[in-house]
Amino acid sequence: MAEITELGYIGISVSDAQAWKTYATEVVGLELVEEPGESDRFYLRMDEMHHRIVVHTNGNDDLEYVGWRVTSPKALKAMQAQLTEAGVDFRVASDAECRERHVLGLLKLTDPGGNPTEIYCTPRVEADRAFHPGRPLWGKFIAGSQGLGHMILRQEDPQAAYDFYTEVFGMDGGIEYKLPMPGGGEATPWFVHCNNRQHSLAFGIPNMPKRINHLNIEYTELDDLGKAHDIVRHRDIPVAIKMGKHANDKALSFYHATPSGWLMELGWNGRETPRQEEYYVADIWGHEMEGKGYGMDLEMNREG
Ligand code: MBD
Ligand code: FE
Repeated sequence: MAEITELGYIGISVSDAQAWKTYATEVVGLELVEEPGESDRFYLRMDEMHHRIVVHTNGNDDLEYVGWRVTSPKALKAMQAQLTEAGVDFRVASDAECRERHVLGLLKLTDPGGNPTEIYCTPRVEADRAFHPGRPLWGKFIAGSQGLGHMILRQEDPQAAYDFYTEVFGMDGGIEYKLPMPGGGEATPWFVHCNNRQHSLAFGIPNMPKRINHLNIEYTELDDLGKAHDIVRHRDIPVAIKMGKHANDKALSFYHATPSGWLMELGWNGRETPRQEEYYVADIWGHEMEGKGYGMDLEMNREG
């Protein structure tokens, strides 16, 4: 069976391109790449890949598409067979569409939640261009074969999503928390992985107005996370979840609003994917709710 190997790229649409350029470089430290003749988009870089995030301007401030990598053209062909077998509609992308994504092979489909989804092989690697962060960093981003980070995506039917991502994409995971919600009720988020990053995708939180709730990106150095936190605070960027340590991936992280209104979770020190699934009823410490209304109204701290 062919398996997805990483969350390789995402496309987002934004209404305020300048705010996003400033935010991505000066707050997060991503590298801005602008290609001649492509005035409707710019790229954000994290490692040696040509890009990890495509930012489409004049859009509606949501996720546009998600790109999942497979190892090779051989694996992409096997993936086509798996999609057909599972009865999932997909389309083999044209040469022009492959060129647009800077990959050599591409399938287009939607996941069970209706999220535009792409499976690709053989991305363009800018081996001769060192990654150059948008602001000084002590370290770099955790990317490479762990992919760009993780996301929470909207799914109406988490069980259907789990079956899709595990049985068709070859990922693994499960429900990893039972958390009280402030208005009563319980959230049971699901987490799935495809490499050493403890999760590349999560879903199963209620009330998501957008396709994306948050994107997580990790730094290799604690000081880069601390500096990002300082910059967020000094610029009065709304924080939804305070600094804290997750029980599942053990990462230190905090969540703040991007210029599009959905959240960015910046993190450090996530652990490698454990072999067996387990669930938690609270995070280790911190992660108290601060700003409400960002779709992360979850009690992750047992002290309240
Ligand atoms: C995460 O990255 C996360 O976003 C949540 C809600 C719980 C555990 C890890
Ligand atoms: Fe997260």
